[in-house]
Amino acid sequence: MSPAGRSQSARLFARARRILPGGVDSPVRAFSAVGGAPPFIRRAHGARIEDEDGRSRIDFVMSWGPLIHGHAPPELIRVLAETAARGTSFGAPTAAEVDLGTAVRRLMPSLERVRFVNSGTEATMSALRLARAATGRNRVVKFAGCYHGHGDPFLVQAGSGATTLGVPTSPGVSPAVAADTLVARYNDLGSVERLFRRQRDRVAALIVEPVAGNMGVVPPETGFLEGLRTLCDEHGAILIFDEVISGFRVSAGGAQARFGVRPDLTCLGKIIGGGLPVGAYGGRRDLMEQVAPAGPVYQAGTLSGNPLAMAAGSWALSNLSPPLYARLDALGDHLADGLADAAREARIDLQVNVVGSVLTPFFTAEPVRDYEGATAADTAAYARFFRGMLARGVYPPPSQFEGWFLSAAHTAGDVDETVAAARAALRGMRRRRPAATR
Ligand code: KE4
Repeated sequence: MSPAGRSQSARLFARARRILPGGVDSPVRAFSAVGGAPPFIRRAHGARIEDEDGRSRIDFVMSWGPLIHGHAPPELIRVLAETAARGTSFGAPTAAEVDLGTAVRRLMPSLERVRFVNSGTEATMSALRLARAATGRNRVVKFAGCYHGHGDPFLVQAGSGATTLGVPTSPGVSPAVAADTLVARYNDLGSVERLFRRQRDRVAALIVEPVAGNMGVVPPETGFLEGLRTLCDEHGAILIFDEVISGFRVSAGGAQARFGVRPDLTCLGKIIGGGLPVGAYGGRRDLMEQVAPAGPVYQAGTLSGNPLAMAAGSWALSNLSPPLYARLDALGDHLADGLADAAREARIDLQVNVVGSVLTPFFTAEPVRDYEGATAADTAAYARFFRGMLARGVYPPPSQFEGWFLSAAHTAGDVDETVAAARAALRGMRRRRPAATR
């Protein structure tokens, strides 16, 4: 604690707000949905994150998903040091891009060709541009509560920080752009069918998070993804899976492998960069061969495919294995069950949605299967729970509408410690009707 009695994080946050809008470089980090000043992070290792005041906590943000192997794995740090010593960026082709692209196709065969970019936002923006060029159509169908980065076409009823901050449709998105974005309801094929019927042949693409993560975690119901595939085929629209979260998370082949539905294009990010800035889009060869310089659809990037990010991504993918997913899935179930049990004991309404090693506890009595259900959750209760966990050595996502991520570095002991903290935090909250289910 500094002499003035304020924490280092509080002092840094005050300084940060004098140069960075809201004191952060991405909105959800500002804790506006949960209150208080965000801890400024000094270092992290394994499953733990340490702030500038020396507080160490079990981390379930994990950089919002990329760190499936945990913070700073020693082997990855060694690979990065060796790579950096040979140069950090060339703006020229390297073998590392070919190696990572080949690894991606091996894990996700639907990506017959792949292009690396620097973020998930770039990936989805580029995939939509390609779909519009390939079909000669302009309209895109997305789902309320899904988030596909901050590209204009997607900031319409968007999830993640847009919903967290209460601005799901952002100012600055021109009405002309928003007019080409049509919004359906997740897990509701009828809502998609009605849009397609009304739009006839004007829909270029439908983009979906095959496992929604940005309204909190909402799994696809049986037949939903298959139904989207059929509807896109019937109407000549490109099916885009935004697997920025689910890719290499819900299985080594992502949601498309876990649920057995092949998209035309896939967007990737997070894990594919091993914690460094990487995004990618890829898919059918006949589509991707239309991307410059193979074809006319322009897309470019100074740092696309840079050696450090490629090395980190290759290391991350090469260390994925069936035993790792078995352990991660078991940890996910262990934590989900523990949170649900703790809420039942405290007689607080809680629904826990979990897919593999990503989950969300929703403070509501009703099952959460879409954006309406997610936004009906008690966000004030989540904020109280969040503060209780933060005070007890656990660092969950500072928003009801995000996923809790586990990693190879989390142990059953970490989960037990987290459930114990949850039990105490929930006990301290107002008593509610019993109905914790998952
Ligand atoms: P980035 O541009 O942030 O790399 O990726 C955008 C994106 C695209 N698609 C999906 C499904 C995503 O979840 C994201 C980004 N996810 C958020 C967290 N849910 C990033 C965190 C943040 O914005 O600070």
